Amino acid sequence: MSEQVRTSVTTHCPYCALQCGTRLHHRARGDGPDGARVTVEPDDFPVNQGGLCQKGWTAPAVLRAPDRLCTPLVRDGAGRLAPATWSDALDAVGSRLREIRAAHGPDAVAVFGGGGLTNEKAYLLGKFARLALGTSQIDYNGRFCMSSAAAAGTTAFGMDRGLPFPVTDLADAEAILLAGANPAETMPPLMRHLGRAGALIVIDPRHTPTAQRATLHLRPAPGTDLALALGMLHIAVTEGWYDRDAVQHRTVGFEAAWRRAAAWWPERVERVTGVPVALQREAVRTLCTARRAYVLTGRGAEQHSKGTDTVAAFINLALALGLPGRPGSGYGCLTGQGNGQGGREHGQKADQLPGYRRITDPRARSHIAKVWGVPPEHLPGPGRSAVELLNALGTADGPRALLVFGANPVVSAPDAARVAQSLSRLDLLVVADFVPSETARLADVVLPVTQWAEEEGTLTNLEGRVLRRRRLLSPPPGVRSDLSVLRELAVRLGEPPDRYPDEPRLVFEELRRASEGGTADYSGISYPRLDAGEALYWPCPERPGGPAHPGTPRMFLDGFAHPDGRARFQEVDHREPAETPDDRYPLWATTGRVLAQYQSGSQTRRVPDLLRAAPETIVEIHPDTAARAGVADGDLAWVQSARGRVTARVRLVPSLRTDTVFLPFHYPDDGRANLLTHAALDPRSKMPEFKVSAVRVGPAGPRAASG
Ligand SMILES: Nc1nc2c(c(=O)[nH]1)N[C@H]1C(S)=C(S)[C@@H](COP(=O)(O)OP(=O)(O)OC[C@H]3O[C@@H](n4cnc5c(=O)[nH]c(N)nc54)[C@H](O)[C@@H]3O)O[C@H]1N2
Ligand SMILES: Nc1nc2c(c(=O)[nH]1)N[C@H]1C(S)=C(S)[C@@H](COP(=O)(O)OP(=O)(O)OC[C@H]3O[C@@H](n4cnc5c(=O)[nH]c(N)nc54)[C@H](O)[C@@H]3O)O[C@H]1N2
Ligand code: SF4
Ligand SMILES: [Mo]
Repeated sequence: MSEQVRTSVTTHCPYCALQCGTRLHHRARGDGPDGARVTVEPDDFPVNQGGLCQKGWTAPAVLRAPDRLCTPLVRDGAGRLAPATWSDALDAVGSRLREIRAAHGPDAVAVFGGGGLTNEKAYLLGKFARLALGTSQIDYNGRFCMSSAAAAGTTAFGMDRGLPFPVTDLADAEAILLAGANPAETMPPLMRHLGRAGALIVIDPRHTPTAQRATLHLRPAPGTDLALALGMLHIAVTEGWYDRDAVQHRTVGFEAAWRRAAAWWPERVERVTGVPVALQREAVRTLCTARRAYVLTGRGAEQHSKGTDTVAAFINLALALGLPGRPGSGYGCLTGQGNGQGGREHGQKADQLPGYRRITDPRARSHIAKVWGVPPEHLPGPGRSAVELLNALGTADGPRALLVFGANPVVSAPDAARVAQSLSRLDLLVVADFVPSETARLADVVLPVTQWAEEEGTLTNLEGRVLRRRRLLSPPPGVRSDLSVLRELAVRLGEPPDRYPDEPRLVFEELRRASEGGTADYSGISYPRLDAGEALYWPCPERPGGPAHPGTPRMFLDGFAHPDGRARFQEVDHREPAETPDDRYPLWATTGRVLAQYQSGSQTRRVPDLLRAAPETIVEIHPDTAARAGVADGDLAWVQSARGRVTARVRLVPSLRTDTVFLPFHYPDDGRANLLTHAALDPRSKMPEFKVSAVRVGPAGPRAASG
């Protein structure tokens, strides 16, 4: 179907933020069915050290998915998506966008991006939105992912880089506190590093494969980490185990933060979280007596309407112990999507310009305007955040057209039924994807684009290290790159073509200049340096005339990014989730991931081995809770919240809390966990509350029918 460009390349896995190093090989024609012609093997790259998870091993199957999109589709008079030529499809989109803009103004067109897009795509998408469309209405699925950690980290440290140190440092720790992450399933090769640390303390309502490998497992009720973190700070201070010297010399704001934590004595924390006092104490003692220790957070602590404050409370704990900025210690958030880090830096966020700059900052605006060759007044202001944007679609003052690049919100956004309704109110929905995702199926125009092994670019992994994605194959005929789609659309909107290079290398050169002087400064990074095998972590400023900057693998060792060099404690207190269980909906439901599926599943549900391993939505439930609900292991159950109902296969889990059920969110239709979730947002980060809703469970399978 597609042509070979090279027989082997060194590149990275297309999925998660660990970005495991891989070697791809293309075997000679005729060697097995089409799908077997590309093979992958792990590379000896530091983050994966020769390991890969099941998803990485099977990633080439998506290149040859039987229903891969290879021709543009345009909805015809009968309402069907019918094949079209590229010029017809692009002309149709261009003229509809011009009409909608003329009738309703530039903010009537919105853009939704993704944290899986390469740096080059994310950058060009932001530029396309602000210049070609002139819209402020752009945001992306990273808002669902790490925005709470980013907001808390920026306040505390003056800047946000998921891990301000390489993952290999973790192996030397004497203790690691992991709050709300399950890397044994979400980033399996990371366990190599975590497993070498002295003690691993896991905070998770479920006894996950990660918790099974922990020294200590704390099992709070979902949505109570903030109380737990306050309580841990309480114990550290009252026992005199904290680092007075670091607090005094490297931070500000301890007193105010402590006043809140002072009210969270261990017995009160036990009442709210369910974590026994002795276990709280043991966890704090283990962490405080370690010379080298890390506090890490994942989505379990972050995806809440108080996610930012929760992360702030864990950062407060880390600061009190003097961890951030101490060699061999620190705080970090485990970024999720392949380019979850780079995706949040180059301007596809509603409030942001490239270089991790604020769109409201006059200096940032004039710098970017200069790089783009326009007056600063030309740049729109901040737009709506992801959930606010989705809710506004098709309303009186909301956008009437939406372009989606790299997301599948019909499955992945909270309160998914409402999202589908919002999309149906649009005058125009355009989706660029390589498979017919659930969102693409609702589109008026679908544009088929290239995949990882067919394109060049860069991504920035969870450590802030910039990596090269390399091309093994040319794409199938009929498929174009996201960059060329953006360029073609821009031209149809009256823009000069040379403003939108479709060559990744050229986009990166412009991105370097745009990022120069910003928080995420890439100006010293180049394709030749990366191709020479240099390990480059941002910030990496250009030094004209001087020796090349080596990049910054470890941040904050000489001080934090605030003008006074000190980190900020944040004054935060516990509060309840937007919704709590009651008589009608007596259980907590929490959501997350299983090993064999990725995100909305639009890629991994097309990989036969993965679909066999994890074919359908399950609901994990304690046997006693299941008995009360009238469901048994393997039955089909319904799970109902105030927003919707999901059908799921029952999996009895004796180690689970009796008040909690868990569902993965990777499946379509009535298996969508997001039919249950609440779109309540964190006021600081606009992160939705994926991790808590109130539900009830009942039988939906044969037993229901017979009973
Ligand atoms: N297999 C697989 N791997 C992935 C992905 C995938 O879809 N599939 N996605 C990638 C992406 S984008 C991301 S963001 C990462 C996410 O990686 P993780 O953060 O590890 O993933 P989750 O499963 O969302 O959540 C982690 C844990 O939080 C727990 N949890 C739920 N509620 C709470 C709570 O209130 N408090 C605490 N402390 N814990 C809670 C859940 O039980 C779960 O075990 O994974 C990346 N890797
Ligand atoms: N209930 C619940 N919901 C959640 C979460 C949860 O824990 N619980 N987690 C949230 C998190 S952390 C995340 S990150 C989101 C992710 O959720 P989604 O945004 O749905 O993520 P994906 O499934 O990765 O969707 C990416 C889509 O873009 C396509 N794609 C991939 N690469 C490219 C590209 O380069 N160009 C183009 N044009 N398309 C591409 C893929 O085929 C896929 O259809 O889900 C969130 N939703
Ligand atoms: S851990 Fe992440 S990057 Fe590594 S193989 Fe698995 S999905 Fe790919
Ligand atoms: Mo994510």
